[in-house]
Amino acid sequence: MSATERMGRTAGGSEDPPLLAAVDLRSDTVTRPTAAMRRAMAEAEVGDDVYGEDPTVNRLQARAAEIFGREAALFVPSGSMGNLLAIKGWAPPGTEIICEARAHTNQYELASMSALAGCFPRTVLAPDGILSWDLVESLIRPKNYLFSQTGLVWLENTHNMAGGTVHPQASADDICDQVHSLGLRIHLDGARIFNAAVATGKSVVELSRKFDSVMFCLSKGLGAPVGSMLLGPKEFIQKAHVSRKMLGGAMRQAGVLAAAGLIALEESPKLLARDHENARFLAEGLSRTTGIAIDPKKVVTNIVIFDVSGTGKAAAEVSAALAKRKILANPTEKFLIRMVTHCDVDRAGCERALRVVGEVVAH
Ligand code: TLP
Repeated sequence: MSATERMGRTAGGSEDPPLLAAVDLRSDTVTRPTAAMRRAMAEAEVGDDVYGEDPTVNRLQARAAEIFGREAALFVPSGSMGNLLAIKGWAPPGTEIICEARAHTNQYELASMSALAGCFPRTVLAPDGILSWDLVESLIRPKNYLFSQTGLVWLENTHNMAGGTVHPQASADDICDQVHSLGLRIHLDGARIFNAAVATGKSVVELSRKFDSVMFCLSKGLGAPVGSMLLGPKEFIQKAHVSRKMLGGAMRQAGVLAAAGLIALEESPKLLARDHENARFLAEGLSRTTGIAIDPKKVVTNIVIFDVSGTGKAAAEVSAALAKRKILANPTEKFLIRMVTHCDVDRAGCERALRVVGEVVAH
């Protein structure tokens, strides 16, 4: 079954002929488990993970900790929960989380940091989503009894809503050092850290070493059906373990999911370069399309965000017209549309997407 046919199994309705499968560029979360993952899931050795007795979950946690050079790791149902556990682990209620304005934790986690951890976002808009120490420092409150205090500093790499941008490592390291010199902690939302690793040629250890904790997702570009990992010192992970249970995120025979996660972790990173090439191909094609603005040089991973204001149509309108033609891509702002490449989209799918975008904006 081809990648495009696989997409057709779940993609939304449309007016096009029924045999033409959709090209689903809404997110890399839409990937389906490979045959090897499904086999591993069927054969997984399992136990009750609440008793710590699921051997496959234990193996995944040990392997993730080893790959990232960390003391401990915790398998969590989602990236959002991993991020929330990090906030609960580091930042006392009443403190602030310093992050870029478009960070996932600020915009797409239903204010869980406030609703469930008692924290408050303190944000700044940074060019391409890339924070600098100057920007972070300007948000750190003086120590007194008027201001809520900084509970945690936060970086997202790659930065999703800035278009999959990669944080320059020297700057990330500098921010970590400065944060630590003030006695503060810093968390890395590395949902797509393997994409950053492929784009930079650096290991995930190099990219994340100076952060106090890291979250990364198995269920995005790595293609696992469910799950993310939280990594950090033993004591922090023990605390996260308790919070995960409190939030209802403890799972029982989760080895069925961890088995797919192990394959994602070992096998998928080497496939991401192809997604990056497809994203650049899309970006270049889009940059040649009348009415669309994007700088293809800025597309270095698997996320393509382009501006449709020059077409005279809003993003929602363009997105709806594309969906009717079985090209699925979500608006992210009034005039911005996001396309995300992944293992279930091939070059032919990207070519078709470009063709349809051209036709839709020409009308
Ligand atoms: N991102 C999703 C949507 O929620 C927007 C997507 O389609 O890209 N951190 C980052 C940087 C993310 O992009 C996401 C998901 C998460 C955390 C949360 O992961 P999940 O969806 O597993 O809770």
